[in-house]
Amino acid sequence: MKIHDWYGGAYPARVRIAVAELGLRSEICFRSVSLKDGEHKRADFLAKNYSGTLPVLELDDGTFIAECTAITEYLDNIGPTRRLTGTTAREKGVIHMMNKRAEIEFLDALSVYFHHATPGLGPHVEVYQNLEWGLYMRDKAVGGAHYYNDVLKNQPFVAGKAFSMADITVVAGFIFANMLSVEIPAELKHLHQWHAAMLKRPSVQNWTKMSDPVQP
Ligand code: GTS
Repeated sequence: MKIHDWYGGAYPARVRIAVAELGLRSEICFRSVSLKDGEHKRADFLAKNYSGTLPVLELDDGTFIAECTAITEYLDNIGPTRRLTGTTAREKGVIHMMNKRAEIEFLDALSVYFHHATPGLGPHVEVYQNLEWGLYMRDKAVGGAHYYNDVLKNQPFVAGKAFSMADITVVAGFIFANMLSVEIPAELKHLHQWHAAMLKRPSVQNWTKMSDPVQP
């Protein structure tokens, strides 16, 4: 399998962390796509992912799977046990809900802030920007952080008792927030304690180091 991404992105991090958690690194090679050059908006990349975003998983039969959640779901399902996306119907339902909520309330909101209220990827990629919308979404993301602090007051992981892809999505929110210097208030103790525990996981420590030295 091949993953089209770049080594430093918050969304690529989601899939790289999943790959490490699932022990699949040796089965995957990485191909770097230049966001800054707008490579992801060119026709040959759009043929792989109509939405023009990273990461994209390419299967050996030529199938392309985009969207971090879909990629994680696929990778979690090729092994004998589900480790990131739940086993029972209840677990699956709760994990997907909390994962989507982490996108809506935190990670995607930070992405909107980046693309609308900062220079983003530069004028050749950011063809439409709305500063007010970007700033609103930054504040929404900080609101999301307060929500996750409340969630983590009562349970060890974002979707309950076990680590899941929902935790990875909130970790990616922290990665994006750090890149953008969006402060997650120090008073959100439960969230910061959970994040400190996440930072101890080898998958979360090493995601930037996964790229292949030679491009396949
Ligand atoms: N919903 C998509 C997913 O979950 O995969 C979003 C993916 C996404 O926004 N990826 C970023 C991207 O391609 C990668 S990164 O910014 O985290 O490195 N952004 C480029 C763009 O032009 O939106």
